[in-house]
Amino acid sequence: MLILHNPLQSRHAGRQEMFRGRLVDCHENPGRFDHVMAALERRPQGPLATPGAADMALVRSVHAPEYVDFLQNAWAQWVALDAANAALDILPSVWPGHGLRRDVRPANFSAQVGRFAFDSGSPITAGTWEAAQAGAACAIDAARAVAQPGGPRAAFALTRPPGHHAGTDFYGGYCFLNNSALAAQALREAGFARVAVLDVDYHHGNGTQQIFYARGDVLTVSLHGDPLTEYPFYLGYADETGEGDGAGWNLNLPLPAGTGPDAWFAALQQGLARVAQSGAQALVVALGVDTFAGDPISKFLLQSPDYLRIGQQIATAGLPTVFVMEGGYAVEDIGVNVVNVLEGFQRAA
Ligand code: OKS
Ligand code: ZN
Repeated sequence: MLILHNPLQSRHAGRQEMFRGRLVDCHENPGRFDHVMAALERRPQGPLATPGAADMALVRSVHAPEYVDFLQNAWAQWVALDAANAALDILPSVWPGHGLRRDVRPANFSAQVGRFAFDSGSPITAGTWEAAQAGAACAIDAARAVAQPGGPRAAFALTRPPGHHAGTDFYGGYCFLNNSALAAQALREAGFARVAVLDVDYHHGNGTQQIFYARGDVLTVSLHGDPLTEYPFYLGYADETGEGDGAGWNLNLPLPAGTGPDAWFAALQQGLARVAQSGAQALVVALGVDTFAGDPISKFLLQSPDYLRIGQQIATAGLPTVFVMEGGYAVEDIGVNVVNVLEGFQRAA
């Protein structure tokens, strides 16, 4: 399979995130990417390429232009407030929730950050925009490659920052541009009438769900830790099934913390059955490997060999497939687990 990797990923390097009243080192760091690259060097899965420029018209069709402008300009505005800010990351401190107006556009910079951020764990740094934009380009180019006549059956967008928590006009959960949603939209525009996004990350893909919630042309399926106890808490429940044209086109499969391979693979089968039933002609896999037993922030119990089986099961869908990197934080194992998925897929494809 073709592998698009993000040459600018290390420019997004958050220093700290808010956790239980203190600032702690960011889990989502450039080393994650390096571990996957190293594992791919040991066990190559196909040619490596870097992306072209991101198609900003496509980005602005998935995300609100006002939000894209905010991301693009945030760092310059931050440093203009005070040159000393260059040594600090942007984190929000006030949000328009709980009886406050969402329809106003305060000039104050902190107020603007709060309009677009939904958590205090996703720092914006000097290079966040460049990294996110190049990451989006990886996902778009991966989708366009598999859509091309004579193109590869599958491609992998190896990128960070991840994307599945980012929605039309919000960021959080370490995500800024929704790479998986951009891949799905690129596949739609390349001519696949129906596309499915299967999100196997430990966390619910709330951004992807929100982007496609009222659309009947993109099926969204997510297997994840039950939001009653797991991030992002306020979305990802089984009763969220889509609305309007998208009614019936969202499937959430929440699983309790402590879920092991048997129950997890049963849910995967259920998700794949829904994909088959949907008539989707192409598949995007939001590939988080934070389902690993050793992951520091998650509570499922998959082991490294299970990831070969994930790839093999996904291959049975028989669809052109774009894998997009999402979460996974046990850095020593993340590379092995990602490459296991790709190898399992290719052996079965
Ligand atoms: C609170 C913990 C935030 C968890 C974010 C989860 C990111 C992830 N500071 N999403 O798939 O892996
Ligand atoms: Zn995750």
